[in-house]
Amino acid sequence: MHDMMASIKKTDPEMYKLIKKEFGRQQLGLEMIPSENNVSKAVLQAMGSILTNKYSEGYPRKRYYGGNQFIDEVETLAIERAKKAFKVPHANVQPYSGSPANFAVYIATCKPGDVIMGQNLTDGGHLTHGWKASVTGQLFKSVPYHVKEDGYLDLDEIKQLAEKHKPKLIWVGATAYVREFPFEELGKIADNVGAYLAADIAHIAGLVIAGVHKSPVPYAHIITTTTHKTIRGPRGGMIMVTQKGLDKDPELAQKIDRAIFPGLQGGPHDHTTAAIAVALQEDLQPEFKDYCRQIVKNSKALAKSLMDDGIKIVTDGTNNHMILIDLTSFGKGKGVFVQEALDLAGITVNKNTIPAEPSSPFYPSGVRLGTPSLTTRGMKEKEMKIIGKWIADVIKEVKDFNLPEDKEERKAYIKGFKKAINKNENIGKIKKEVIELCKKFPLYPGFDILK
Ligand code: DSN
Repeated sequence: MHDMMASIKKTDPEMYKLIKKEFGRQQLGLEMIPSENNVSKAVLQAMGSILTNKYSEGYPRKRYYGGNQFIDEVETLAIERAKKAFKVPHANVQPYSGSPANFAVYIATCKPGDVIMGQNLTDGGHLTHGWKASVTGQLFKSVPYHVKEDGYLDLDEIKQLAEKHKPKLIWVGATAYVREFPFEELGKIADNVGAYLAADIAHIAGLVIAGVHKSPVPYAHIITTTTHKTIRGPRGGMIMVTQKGLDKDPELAQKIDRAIFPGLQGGPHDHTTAAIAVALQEDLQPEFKDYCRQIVKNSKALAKSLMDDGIKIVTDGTNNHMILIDLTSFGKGKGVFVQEALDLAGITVNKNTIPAEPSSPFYPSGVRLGTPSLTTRGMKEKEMKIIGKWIADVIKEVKDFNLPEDKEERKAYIKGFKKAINKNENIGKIKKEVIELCKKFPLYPGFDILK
């Protein structure tokens, strides 16, 4: 790694400078986007390895090109570790990321025009679960389901919609849901109408491996995940087929494999496959259980700190790595102001819609944040209490900025807002405190990748 950065520094100083700047941002800021994390040195090294030089269309021992004897072993190792981590009979580790993994599930189980169901995007669902702007909402007849006003999934509605529309495929999983997924109940609903149940556990996959979140394996036919969130691996994806899936369709594993290659993708990214295997090996260690338990403890401590300071949290708490702040007590569409102000303070979050969103996905009324990255850095409840107070203070600093009703006026208003907060002394003071805290929790202790 040291040599690799030394080479970039010499041959491409322009790129070296940019990587250095991003490293500084990551090192001196609090990364609180719940889908982000910091990989280990071992994962970084596997990703930066010579495995990127190889083409290997196909699957182990069934490749189109020669020279794949070691790549076969790399991919087999990743598959075996995935099967062991999730306790499933089949795993495909080739999806380039979560979206192609999900698309492969449609290819394997549906025909264009078939009815599918998924959690509505503005209720915390994912684009690829049938949102209208995604090809999955255009090629298939998407019937979205919702969360209730209290933020919990509306199981009665899901049951009614499934009985009425008889979907071929039902998704369970989300990008903004702070409670345990009712996999068992969704499994029954899918079984009653003969649908496939696909659990997209991208956010919680690490928690599932660690036993900190219930596993969907007994209830779902197919499981998809990204590998870069709580799994703490490289950017990539995986698809697993459960025994329940094989019982429903003994060909399901082959259908999934064929959907990925040759259906959707060409050669797998072997350096990524190796890094996934390295991450899964880390996830199978006892320390990973402690890490995941701490993620949830931190998330609960952070939620408490925010609520103690009068900040409203969707469902009044959390059971996982994520918190959804509801800003509507200050007005609607305030997420953008809070995201920008926190960014200035060195705290990275994302604006997000909330249940019964009164504004829009572009100008939502909430903020989503999480603890996987901070927990990787070694922060605990004590730090969460302090960070919760900083976030609450920043929210209060910007609470009086109001999104103009007139859409034309919004851009100019936000520009003026950014200018104004740049001069805000309280936010400037918090930024300094954030930097001091971050210095105590280095991203890669004793390993300065930029030296
Ligand atoms: N972009 C991911 C997230 O942040 O949750 C989902 O694809």
